[in-house]
Amino acid sequence: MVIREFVSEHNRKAVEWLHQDYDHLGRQLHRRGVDIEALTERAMAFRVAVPSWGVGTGGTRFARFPGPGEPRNVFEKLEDCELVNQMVRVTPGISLHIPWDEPEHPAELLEFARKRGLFFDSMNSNTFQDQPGQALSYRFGSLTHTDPAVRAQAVEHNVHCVELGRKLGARSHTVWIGDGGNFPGQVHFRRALERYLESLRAIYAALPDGFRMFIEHKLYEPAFYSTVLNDWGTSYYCTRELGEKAFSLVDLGHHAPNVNIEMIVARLVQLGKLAGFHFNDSKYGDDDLDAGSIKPFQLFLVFHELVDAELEKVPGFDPAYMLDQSHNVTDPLESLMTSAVELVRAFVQAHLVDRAALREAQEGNDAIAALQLLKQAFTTDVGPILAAARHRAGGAIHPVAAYRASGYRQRRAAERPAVAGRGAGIV
Ligand code: RM4
Ligand code: MN
Ligand code: MN
Repeated sequence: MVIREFVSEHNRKAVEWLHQDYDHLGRQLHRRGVDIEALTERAMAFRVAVPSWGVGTGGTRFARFPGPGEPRNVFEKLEDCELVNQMVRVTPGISLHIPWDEPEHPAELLEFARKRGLFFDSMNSNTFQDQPGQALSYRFGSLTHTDPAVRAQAVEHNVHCVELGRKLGARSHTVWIGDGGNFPGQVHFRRALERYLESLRAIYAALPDGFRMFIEHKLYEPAFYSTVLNDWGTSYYCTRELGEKAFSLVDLGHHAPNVNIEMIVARLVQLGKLAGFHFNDSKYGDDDLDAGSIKPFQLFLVFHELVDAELEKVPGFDPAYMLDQSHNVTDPLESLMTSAVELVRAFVQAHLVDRAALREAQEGNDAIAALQLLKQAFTTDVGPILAAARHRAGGAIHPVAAYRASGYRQRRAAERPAVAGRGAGIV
């Protein structure tokens, strides 16, 4: 049975209760002056891109424990992405990582995606690993390497990604580098940043019209003492220096524990430089856990800032959302579905904030009232809205249950025998 029919059959058993819950919530929200139908429309309009590398099992530097039926190439990755989108209906955009996903024939890949209702969102370069046959090593850095020949090689790779992205209809290019130092004194901080900017300028010059460039800061890892693009301030400085096509990307996992990320979001919005997000969650560092699994209130507060900017129509506000997680012990497709749902949840909850009342509380310095207004939105169970939105869009009322019942993984396991020799690492 094709997935679409299977999903609608699976939904049949749940739809009666969904209607009851939806009507009940609708009445509750009505008392608060909120129109549930308008919220459901917002939920249906939400979009978050899926990274091609997210459909494979991740790993740590200690080990990787591959699951059954893992995709073995970019086409199989797209098949899995299609499945996720069929269930949750908010993830038609795919981010590619090059050279992991390098297509032999870009036009063929584009056609394959189009047929499945998918499109390419952002391109991602990789100069944090060495590839077989690569002339010069990135062991001591790429875009900031002390050797100009290594920098030139890394720039060329990024320009290639941009060029490929143009052919694939992508809209942006994301640069994350592993450059930094493991020991004090290893890297001259100011010179390394100068070299970084010089390399970025060369990549920036290759951007076609309408293409945006995103740079992604990270406080540590793989370098353990210092990274070149370590925080949002440095990132903002660089995107300002580069020009209007450059924006600063926020990966939720790339900050020290307890950093007020929602405030960073507000700052970048205000300064007109927010590229968008890599969503994930973390307990200690860049744990790449599923979005909303550890700090759902933080996720809500981030969306509170985003929705606020959207409703106020802040000029130029056009953030790109993507999941960036490492699924080490779960079925990646279940993690992606669950995470996408968590984002829509936070997005819808953020719409529930009574902004006029919040403003009044802020102007009147009423801290308790302000917090209560946020908490009221955050503690509202918007599950029926999310389920109704998926259902109306042809998705699953219960995505993970439907996926498990569909036997998709078992079928893929039979079709895709494991490839030997894929060791530790993120993919
Ligand atoms: C990095 C960073 C990048 C991602 C790689 C795989 O930590 O988050 O966005 O491309 O991992
Ligand atoms: Mn990321
Ligand atoms: Mn990361």
